[in-house]
Amino acid sequence: MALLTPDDLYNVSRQFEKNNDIIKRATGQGIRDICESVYNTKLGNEKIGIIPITAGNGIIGNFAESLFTITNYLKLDGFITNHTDVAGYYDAVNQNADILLMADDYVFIAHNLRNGKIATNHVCTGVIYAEIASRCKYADTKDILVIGLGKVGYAGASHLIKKGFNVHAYDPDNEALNNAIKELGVHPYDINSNGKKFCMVFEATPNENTITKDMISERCLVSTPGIPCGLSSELGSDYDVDLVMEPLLIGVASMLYSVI
Ligand code: NAD
Ligand code: 2YG
Ligand code: MG
Repeated sequence: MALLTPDDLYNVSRQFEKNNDIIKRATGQGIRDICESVYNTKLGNEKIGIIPITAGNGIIGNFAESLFTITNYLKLDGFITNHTDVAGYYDAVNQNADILLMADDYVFIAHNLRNGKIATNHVCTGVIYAEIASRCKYADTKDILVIGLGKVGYAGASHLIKKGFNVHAYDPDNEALNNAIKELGVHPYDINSNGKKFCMVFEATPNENTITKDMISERCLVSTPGIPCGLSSELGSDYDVDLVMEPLLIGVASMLYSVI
């Protein structure tokens, strides 16, 4: 399992601003507008309790701090609890948090204590990155390529199918691919066929160089939460790709809008 590192989280607001400019250029809207339309919600002045969790591999430096920065950025009232784990949970509830954010090595959740809604980072990240790819304003087709059908990729593929896209998907794990064919109705993409090229790509793998020149058209939109990035910088610049790739804020914004 690929865990974030403190280096991934260096200056999250700056990383986000650069990406939001690309999202606006490629889709015509910024991330807040896109989240509002996906979830049909608006953020208010919710109080967000961020609870550091020591289980498993433990605290990731910059993780809680980055979540706090994100709550400020979204003009929410965030705070990091003084204690960790169960004592932190108790702090957050006692300090009247409306929404809790917390993650161990397996799941990262937002839980709205007022309305009971709960969301996971993997689903919300898949949904929002897939949505961004699907909004490419230069595309004149419903064909979209999904690379990686793990937790994030499957959620994004499912979202795209519900939106009526023709989802072509690749995963070297046959079980993951066959499940998505059977359960979602994705079309298997043959990486050896040198066939179809896509102008909308949603990538969700933990590997580099998963995107090849045979898969993409020039000036395409690649939307990927995958760390490290699946698109090489050479291919990105040769094909003048609009690349959306950011380690935390986009997925967390999606989680918060989904539980409001
Ligand atoms: P996962 O392990 O559940 O799934 C990864 C999938 O990628 C697997 O099914 C694997 O077989 C597939 N894969 C590997 N190499 C491939 C290739 N060359 N082509 C196609 N598929 C390939 O992981 P996940 O939880 O879905 O996370 C995916 C990535 O997204 C990870 O790097 C994770 O750290 C990252 N992530 C980022 C954010 C963010 O906000 N940026 C949020 C959540 C997860
Ligand atoms: O509270 C802490 O500091 C830690 N317990 C956080 C652990 C988070 C582990 N999860 C990951 O690294 C990611 N795969 C999920 C984070 C999503 C944003 N990219
Ligand atoms: Mg993100």
